Amino acid sequence: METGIQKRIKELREIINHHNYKYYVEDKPDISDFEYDALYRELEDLERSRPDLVTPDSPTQRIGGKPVEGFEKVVHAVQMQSLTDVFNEGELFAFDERVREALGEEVEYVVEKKIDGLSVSLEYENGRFIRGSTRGDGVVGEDVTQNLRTIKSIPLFLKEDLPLMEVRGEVFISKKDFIKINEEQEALEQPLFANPRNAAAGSLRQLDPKITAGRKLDIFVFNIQRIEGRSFETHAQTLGYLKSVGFKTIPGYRVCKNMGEVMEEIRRIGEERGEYPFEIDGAVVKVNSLKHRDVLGSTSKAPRWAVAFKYPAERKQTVIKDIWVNVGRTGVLTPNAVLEPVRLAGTTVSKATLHNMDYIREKDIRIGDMVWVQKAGDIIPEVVEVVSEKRTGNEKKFTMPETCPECGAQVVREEGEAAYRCTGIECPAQLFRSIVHFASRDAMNIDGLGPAIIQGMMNKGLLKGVADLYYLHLQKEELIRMERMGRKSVENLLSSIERSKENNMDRLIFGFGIRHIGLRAAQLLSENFDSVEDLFRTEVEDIVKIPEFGEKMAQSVVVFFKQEQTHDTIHKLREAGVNLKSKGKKQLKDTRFEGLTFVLTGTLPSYTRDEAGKIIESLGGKTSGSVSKKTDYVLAGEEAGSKLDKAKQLGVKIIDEEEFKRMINTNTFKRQI
Ligand code: 0OX
Repeated sequence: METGIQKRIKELREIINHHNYKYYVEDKPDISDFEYDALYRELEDLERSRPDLVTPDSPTQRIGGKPVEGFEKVVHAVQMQSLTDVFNEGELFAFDERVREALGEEVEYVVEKKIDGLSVSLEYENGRFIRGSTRGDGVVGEDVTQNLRTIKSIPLFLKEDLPLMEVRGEVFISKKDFIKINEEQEALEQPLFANPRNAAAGSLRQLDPKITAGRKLDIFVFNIQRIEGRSFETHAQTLGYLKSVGFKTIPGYRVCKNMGEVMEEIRRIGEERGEYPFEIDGAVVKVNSLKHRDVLGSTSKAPRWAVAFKYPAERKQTVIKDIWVNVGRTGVLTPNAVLEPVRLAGTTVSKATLHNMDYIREKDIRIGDMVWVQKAGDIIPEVVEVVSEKRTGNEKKFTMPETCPECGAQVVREEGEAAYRCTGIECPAQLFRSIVHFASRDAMNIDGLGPAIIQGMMNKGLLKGVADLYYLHLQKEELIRMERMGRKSVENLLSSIERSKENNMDRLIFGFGIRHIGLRAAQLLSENFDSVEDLFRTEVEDIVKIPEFGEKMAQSVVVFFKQEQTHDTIHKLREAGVNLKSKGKKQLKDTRFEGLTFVLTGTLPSYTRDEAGKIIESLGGKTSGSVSKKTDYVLAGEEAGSKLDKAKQLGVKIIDEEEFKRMINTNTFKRQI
């Protein structure tokens, strides 16, 4: 017997599934977000009260379950074939010839967009989604069911209770969400995805489904791999059916009666592709009749009844009016060409990346040049080539600025690196990232100061540099008025900021985010310098004395601490009472006697021979019992005997205790730091 709760849970799941479908598949919601949230919350509450009734296919379970150790292998019941590529009209017509010859009659084709994503298989039993897997090598893929469940456009139940159906689709990320994901990756200092396809693949192959859930993946389903309980005659019919049972299918396929229509459609897609919200990497031409497909069959990898038409990257000529430098969130300076606007792959392009200085030099790109512009991966336009025949001689060479165009700090380029970087701690272009890093756990460890709050404060103009964090208490009321902040959370935040003032110097140094200075290097600096301010006067030679410190790291530290912005920031930190001093300062191991051998002889006025030996060893030197050519010093006391004679004979330097004391105490030996 179904209880009231069971009935309501079932009802809510059906209602929510319906609204998910309206929103994520049809893109036509018929209730407000507010109403949807209320239903969702009601279901969550009921499920919380009855955990025994929670099933994996409840809409509440789309947020991603527990992380997995690895993905199970799935052997595909029907091979997930790849497509043969064709690159021009000639190759496409040859395909058509082969098809018609094999069939001995005219054929109908379907042309659809080729989505640039990641192919997956979805299996349904009795209308329920039971398993999903990646294509892998086409024969064996990986079980990514948990991750696929988080994609709201994948129906967990079909609108028809078929005993069995397996479909194939392409998981993808919209162009807009791709940009967003890369912004997030950048803020988290994670590598950027080169294109939406990689972003989709990287997101789907996450071991933690919660990460996948946060990535806004979507899917288009385009093929029935196997089905029981239904049969079809054409591909177009299967697409109609897939749509009718709840799948999102690729919008706007066209059934073509002949190659003329096929080419027309391919051209149309080519022209419109820039306007699609998702990335495509071609058009697919498929024989429409399923009977024809059976006759044509497949090679070992690809069907003989379909090809992928790949578009050449569209390129246009235009003039570089100027070159301006953009400072990225990581401080890297990227030169960009300001172009005479030109229509390219669906958008008007008025700027293009020039990547870096090496690229400009290699291609000899100058201001005023006529150039070819192309969209790389169809997103970011780039200048690919100079049209040298059109040079007039009036073009101007470009050089990178020596100071940051955003903040005026010194720009550095490290040996062997293409990138030029800004070194300003208060550089507005890097500010968000600088503060996120400064507050992070290994740095100043400011609890409650996450990226969203930082962004909010920056939007209100409360933060212009990391030091401003320590003046936020003066803006308490303003903070309380911020979204998602209350008096209590502001108070908590201010007290964790206050607490962070006591941190040791290594956290502060690490928090500055100096290039190449990680946790360990920050600790070493803190062990070898008394205060952050001592670093203002430090030179590379001083720092490279620290074992583990290389030239590059030392350079980076020195340049950073010479910047006016660094001085300003540290001044503000000091004024606010932030600790700038090193607590447990360990002296650098003093190795002034390294490589030197001493022989002790006779009686010294104030040390025993043993004591003097220990001092020598503690400074990295060695002691020996007998004098030879290899002896560097003989330390001789009263009544020195044969060893002293030998030293004289060999011309070894002889010193007395006075001299020895000078050697261990004098400043000539002392490190400069
Ligand atoms: C796509 C896409 C990929 C599948 C097996 C034989 C034909 N990325 O959009 N593949 C296919 O079909 C292949 N169609 C597509 N639309």
